[in-house]
Amino acid sequence: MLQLVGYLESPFVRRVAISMQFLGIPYDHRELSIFRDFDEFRALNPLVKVPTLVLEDGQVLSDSGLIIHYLETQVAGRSLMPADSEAFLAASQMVSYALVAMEKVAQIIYETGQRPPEKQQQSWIERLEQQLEGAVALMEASLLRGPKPGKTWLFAEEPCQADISCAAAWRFTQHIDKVNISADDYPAMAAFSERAERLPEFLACPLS
Ligand SMILES: N[C@@H](CCC(=O)N[C@@H](CS)C(=O)NCC(=O)O)C(=O)O
Repeated sequence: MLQLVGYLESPFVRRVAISMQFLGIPYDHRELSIFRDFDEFRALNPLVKVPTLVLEDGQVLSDSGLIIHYLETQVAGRSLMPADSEAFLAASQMVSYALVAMEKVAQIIYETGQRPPEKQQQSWIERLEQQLEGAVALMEASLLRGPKPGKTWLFAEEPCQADISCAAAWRFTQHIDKVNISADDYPAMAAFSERAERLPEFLACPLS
């Protein structure tokens, strides 16, 4: 059985877990912390990165994008990205906004959580916050333009990777109290997230 390592508090882990639900790929979930379980994690994967996927033969693979690509091409035989070229590009752009939002929240957590207050650099934190706001604003603007005509989700009748990653990124911003991203400022994103979080594939991967 494939093993997905990392807490669902990591949006990168969560987007892989939700993708596995949509792809119908069974897996064991192992909750190891990159901080609290550093030595145990290092023995498993010297990169100490989540998500880590452990294959049935014990090989390991890191990085959510590479893991999803591996699962789609080598396990499920189908992709969660739209096939149509124009939709593929638009979905890829949405995923890139979501990944940057996830990354910037994580960097804010590290900057404010790992450094003592006197060593924290306010200008750096402000830069991270601006990048985060840029990513969330781009997702909001895309959502306000609406899904493709006749589509229930962003690009199809079923959620694709863009839907999964945007919803996972938004949920992460709302989970972390060190970032100030308000649902009042991004109503389309908040409503979209609420709808996504009610899907069984999302409910199977609760944040905490
Ligand atoms: N590009 C990576 C980012 C994953 C990532 O940065 N995960 C964080 C936790 S949310 C992590 O492993 N942090 C530990 C570190 O960077 O040392 C992906 O998509 O998987």
